[in-house]
Amino acid sequence: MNLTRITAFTAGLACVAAALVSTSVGSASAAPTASSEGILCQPGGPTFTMSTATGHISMPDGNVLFSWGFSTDTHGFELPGPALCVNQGDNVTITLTNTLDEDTSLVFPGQSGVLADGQPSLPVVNAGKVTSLAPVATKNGGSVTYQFVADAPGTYLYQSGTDPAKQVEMGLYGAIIVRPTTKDAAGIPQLTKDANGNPQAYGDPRTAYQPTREFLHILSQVDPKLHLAVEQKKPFDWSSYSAKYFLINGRSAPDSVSPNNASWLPSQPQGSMVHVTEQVQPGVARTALGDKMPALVRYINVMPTDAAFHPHGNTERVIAEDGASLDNATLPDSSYGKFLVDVGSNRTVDALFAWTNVENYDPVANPVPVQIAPFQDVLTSASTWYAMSPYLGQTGELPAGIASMNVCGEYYHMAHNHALQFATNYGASFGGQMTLIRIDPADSLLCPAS
Ligand SMILES: [Cu+2]
Repeated sequence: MNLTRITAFTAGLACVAAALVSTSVGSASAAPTASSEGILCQPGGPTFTMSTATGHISMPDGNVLFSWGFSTDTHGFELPGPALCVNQGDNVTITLTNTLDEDTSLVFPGQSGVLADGQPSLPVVNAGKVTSLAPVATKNGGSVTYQFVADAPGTYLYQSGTDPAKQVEMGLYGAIIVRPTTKDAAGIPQLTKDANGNPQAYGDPRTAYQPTREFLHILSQVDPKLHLAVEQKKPFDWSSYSAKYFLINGRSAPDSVSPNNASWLPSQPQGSMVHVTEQVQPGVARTALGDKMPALVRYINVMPTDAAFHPHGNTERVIAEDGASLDNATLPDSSYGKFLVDVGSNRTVDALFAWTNVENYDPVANPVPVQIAPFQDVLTSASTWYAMSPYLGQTGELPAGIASMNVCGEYYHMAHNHALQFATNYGASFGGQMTLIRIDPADSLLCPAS
């Protein structure tokens, strides 16, 4: 990493922090509840009833954009579509009602034997041309029921199969999560766990993760001109297409770190801040505390371009691509560590993230071997994310009135699309596909209990 890059990232952190000061996200540091962070699964599975919907989404710069999305019986219009979490072997049923004034459909890449109204879901051909990749729910009230057996665990997406360049960009996409199962002695499928009872992303215990540390990052983009044209029912010149907003789970930074179901983002309920507790090294006195397992981050990219997503603080271990495990009991382990997690267009990647205080820095026994910048030399705007102490778990001097993000001396690292034009809001740095990784010290009783 060269100095220019470090400077840019430092400036980015200050920028994000400054923006957050002016955005009411203080409750992000409140004690998390079961659903305030992490993946938000739609209740009721494996049977889902969804309608296409239109509404508006908010961008951090104040822009409000007309958008498409889905609504369910538990939530009005939302972007992205609800995360459909099912168990391996489930017979998944999705009834889609179309409220738009053009036909639409859903495709389920990676699922086999998909039925549409009981018939194989095949592309629709009219006059020799494919007009839809799947049977449609006709405009203004039509509906179609898709069914498939979720026979392989993994991270998948669903998205429009009709005019997808437009309809996916407008918001018709979401995640499908299939959790692995193993049949018990009575032949009943049970969720697969490792020897310590931890959930697994795939069939192998090497894909196990810390319970409650399961996160989703759906990467998408928006050209406001397209959305305005669709809202006004005017033609759109695709040669002028130029995305201006880049979203994680339907939000642009710094909104990305707001909690799930934030009241100020009613149409964008899914946050994306990754939250872990440090993993304490074996033999350290605090071994009994902290996360024992890594967090699981499920990436989905619905953009027309590839993404290189960069979590600061540690490499991530890629354990699956497109729902195919790279780590299983019958093949050599082909998972790999990545500093940049490559998520190709319309592909999915599963990665494990953990953070360990490898050097065991301690202010007395093992101090950081560099001079620490004094309080007055640190940007006060950055202190929202920096406890003025380089030691995890310690809070140094803070500017007057700043406490919100320093409840227990936790660390925050950025995680962002490494093509920095995707880390912008209408050209302004930093924003876009950027979020934070929160690392709590293992031994602080002040940290939230999750
Ligand atoms: Cu970076």
